Amino acid sequence: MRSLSTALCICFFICLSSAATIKYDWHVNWITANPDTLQPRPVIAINGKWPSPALRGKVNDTLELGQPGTYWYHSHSPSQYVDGLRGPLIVDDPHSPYAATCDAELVMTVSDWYHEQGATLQQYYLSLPGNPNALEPIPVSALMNDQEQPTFPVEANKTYYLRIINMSGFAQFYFHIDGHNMSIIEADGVYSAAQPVEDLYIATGQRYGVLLKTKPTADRNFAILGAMDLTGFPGSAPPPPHPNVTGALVYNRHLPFPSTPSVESFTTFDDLCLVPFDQMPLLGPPDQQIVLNLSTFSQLVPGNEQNRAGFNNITFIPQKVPSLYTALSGQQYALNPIVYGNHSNPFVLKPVVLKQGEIVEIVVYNFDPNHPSTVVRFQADNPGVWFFHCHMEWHLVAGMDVIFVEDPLAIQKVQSGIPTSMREICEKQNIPLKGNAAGNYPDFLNLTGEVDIAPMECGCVLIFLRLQGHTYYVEMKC
Ligand SMILES: *[C@@H]1O[C@H](CO)[C@@H](O)[C@H](O)[C@H]1NC(C)=O
Ligand SMILES: *[C@@H]1O[C@H](CO)[C@@H](O)[C@H](O)[C@H]1NC(C)=O
Ligand SMILES: *[C@@H]1O[C@H](CO)[C@@H](O)[C@H](O)[C@H]1NC(C)=O
Ligand SMILES: *[C@@H]1O[C@H](CO)[C@@H](O)[C@H](O)[C@H]1NC(C)=O
Ligand SMILES: *[C@@H]1O[C@H](CO)[C@@H](O)[C@H](O)[C@H]1NC(C)=O
Ligand SMILES: *[C@@H]1O[C@H](CO)[C@@H](O)[C@H](O)[C@H]1NC(C)=O
Ligand SMILES: *[C@@H]1O[C@H](CO)[C@@H](O)[C@H](O)[C@H]1NC(C)=O
Ligand SMILES: *[C@@H]1O[C@H](CO)[C@@H](O)[C@H](O)[C@H]1NC(C)=O
Ligand SMILES: *[C@@H]1O[C@H](CO)[C@@H](O)[C@H](O)[C@H]1NC(C)=O
Ligand SMILES: [Cu+2]
Repeated sequence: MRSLSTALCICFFICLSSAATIKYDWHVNWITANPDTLQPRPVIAINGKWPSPALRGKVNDTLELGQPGTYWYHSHSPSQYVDGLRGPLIVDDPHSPYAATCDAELVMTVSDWYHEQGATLQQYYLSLPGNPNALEPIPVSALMNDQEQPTFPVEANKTYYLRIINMSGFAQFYFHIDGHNMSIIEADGVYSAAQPVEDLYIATGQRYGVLLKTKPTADRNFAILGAMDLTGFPGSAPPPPHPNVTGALVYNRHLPFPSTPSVESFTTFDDLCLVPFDQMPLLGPPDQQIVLNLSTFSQLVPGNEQNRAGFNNITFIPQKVPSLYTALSGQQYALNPIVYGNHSNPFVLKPVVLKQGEIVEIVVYNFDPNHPSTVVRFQADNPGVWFFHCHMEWHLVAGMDVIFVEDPLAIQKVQSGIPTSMREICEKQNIPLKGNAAGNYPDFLNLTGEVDIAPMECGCVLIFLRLQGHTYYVEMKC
């Protein structure tokens, strides 16, 4: 088993404006759990407990978060969330446009569960000799709220706000509640016009907030089904033995647990057709277009042959100096993409002018015949170093990632130092706190020593949590 530092400090801190620094001191270590009742295995626990706690705050309260909504926190350093280091992050919003409509709230997660540890699975996936077709590891079980058969007590005649979070490492899920329709009002932290749906399709990492109206009578309980979408799995591999999980909407705890429904076909809604509640219009023509062509290839280093993935033929490899520290210490050099290292696949976004960030358009080509590309536009008004990645954990660790360095000079202005807790974590692991990707300082243009071969053992990555308006980062040791 990998060693894990025993006292891990997770800091959310805010890069912009006057908001306060809130610190969680979590004791993170391994315990044994058996959520699918098939095999006990080590999981990463917080303060001795697993499943991990939900973090919760109000807008401008406790966590001082700027954006209400449903999120989750998780470690990608590396594959640790597959080992259980993951949990809901809820930002309550007293001014929600739907506040008056909801009587109560329930948090539901769906996830896939492996019996092997994340590090083992990652090594298997990346190893070119052992896995020449780069087949993703197949999970064993589906879980809901990190357990089997979770129960959700409800009362008749009420409207519940369900926060549904997909914390899978790999599997996409269908989500269905017997005898009830839902109404989507939030997707990934953004309110939408209410959209009635029968079932949901939730991609990994995705969140939905839906309204659920309960029945007028409490004379039976109803099943909640989370069913993995098996079409996403590599065809030649055997399917997961337990791809479905059933929970219960319990109107009356004296009545039996409902039986698992068999849903002939799921009726889902294309989330591209959701209408944002604020009716925000399409952003105008882009000032900058970034084309990202999906690539898969092999690292042919003798003794370290790896399946790699990336964009524009570059695989992401963590560098000696975390990119944020390069941006913080680089002065004017921070504007030059080469200082972050070729394998950070960096894109430096232009500085914010008069609080109007430039419009950036990202075009991702994945060359899938059914869905060959996707286009996203955003306004670059949130200085920070943003890790843009495929959220399938196995693709992420193979390098399907780029970074957007947004207005680094603004980051330098608002963030004068590295917090002590992060400094200590880096010092313990000999991670330099300044310099270019290769750790060279002050000569930022000398990239001698940048990391251009992906190591097989785990590397350490700074993880950035993206919430609109703020920069948070969570650092983990592996
Ligand atoms: C949070 O703080 C901002 C800035 O002070 C303010 O504009 C906003 O209304 C506050 N939000 C809530 C929900 O109190
Ligand atoms: C969760 O996301 C993963 C990764 O994309 C996906 O494979 C899985 O089917 C999703 N699960 C649900 C319930 O949507
Ligand atoms: C759910 O919506 C569908 C389509 O509008 C409708 O046919 C069905 O009766 C609804 N089911 C419930 C339980 O309201
Ligand atoms: C729910 O509301 C209906 C209509 O108002 C009413 O007839 C029924 O008794 C209510 N059920 C409960 C359990 O309160
Ligand atoms: C999982 O649920 C779906 C939808 O009800 C069903 O088609 C499928 O057969 C189930 N799989 C297993 C292994 O029970
Ligand atoms: C991406 O692929 C498209 C379509 O094949 C091609 O026209 C374009 O030049 C490629 N762009 C890059 C950056 O590789
Ligand atoms: C991608 O990189 C590989 C190995 O360096 C090279 O053989 C191949 O020609 C490159 N492909 C493109 C499209 O640049
Ligand atoms: C980084 O890119 C530059 C310019 O393309 C190239 O000269 C250099 O060899 C690359 N370095 C590594 C380590 O790949
Ligand atoms: C570049 O950096 C390397 C490693 O720190 C060092 O050995 C080398 O002397 C530097 N080259 C120049 C031209 O300064
Ligand atoms: Cu992917």
